[in-house]
Amino acid sequence: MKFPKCDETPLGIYPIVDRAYKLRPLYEVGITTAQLRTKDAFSGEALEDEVIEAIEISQEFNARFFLNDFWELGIKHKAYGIHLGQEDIQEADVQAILDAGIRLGISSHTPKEIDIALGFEPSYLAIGPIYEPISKKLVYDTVGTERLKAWASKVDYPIVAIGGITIENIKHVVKTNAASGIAMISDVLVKGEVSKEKTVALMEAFKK
Ligand code: 3NM
Repeated sequence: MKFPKCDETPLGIYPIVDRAYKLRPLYEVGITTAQLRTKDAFSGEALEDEVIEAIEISQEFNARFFLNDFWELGIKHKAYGIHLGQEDIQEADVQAILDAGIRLGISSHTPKEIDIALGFEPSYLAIGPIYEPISKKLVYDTVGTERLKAWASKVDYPIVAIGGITIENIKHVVKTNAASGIAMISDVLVKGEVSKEKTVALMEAFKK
């Protein structure tokens, strides 16, 4: 299928937030890639408004904004990219996303899921959970850094590492040199709100 690339600079620290307003403070400290993952918090017009707000803020900062799940809204409002899980990818009209010229990131947790994801020739491949996820229960075993390295070495696509990554353990993930992006939900937050300080610390750790 061949989805568009995400440009040459690494995806970097890649926060995933549940509300559009949380994107602004992230971009203000220099985040260049982010995702909105609202799950069941909104529907109908409220969901669409949230998506529009997220895309507008992201355009203001020229950021690479991925919308989780809601691929039809992503196409309608011209998101930079869509992120889909293994089940969603089977149900979505992937050809419509490709035809819209929108990027596609796909989650994977096992070598088999990596093969399935690569069949779509995505813009990036997410691999997780590297460590025990903090904000989501998963049925999958943790990947760990050794397997991340091994799996990524066989893949010629940008890799996004996700799952349980924090300021304490990020250096081990960075050291693998396997990840173009390191995604997280929890560790850019303090009491549910974006912490610029924590985000900057993660960005510094990514550079090392
Ligand atoms: N996807 P935290 S792990 C949304 O492995 C998500 O596919 C994962 O949250 C995967 O940074 C995960 O709080 C949760 O651990 C990431």
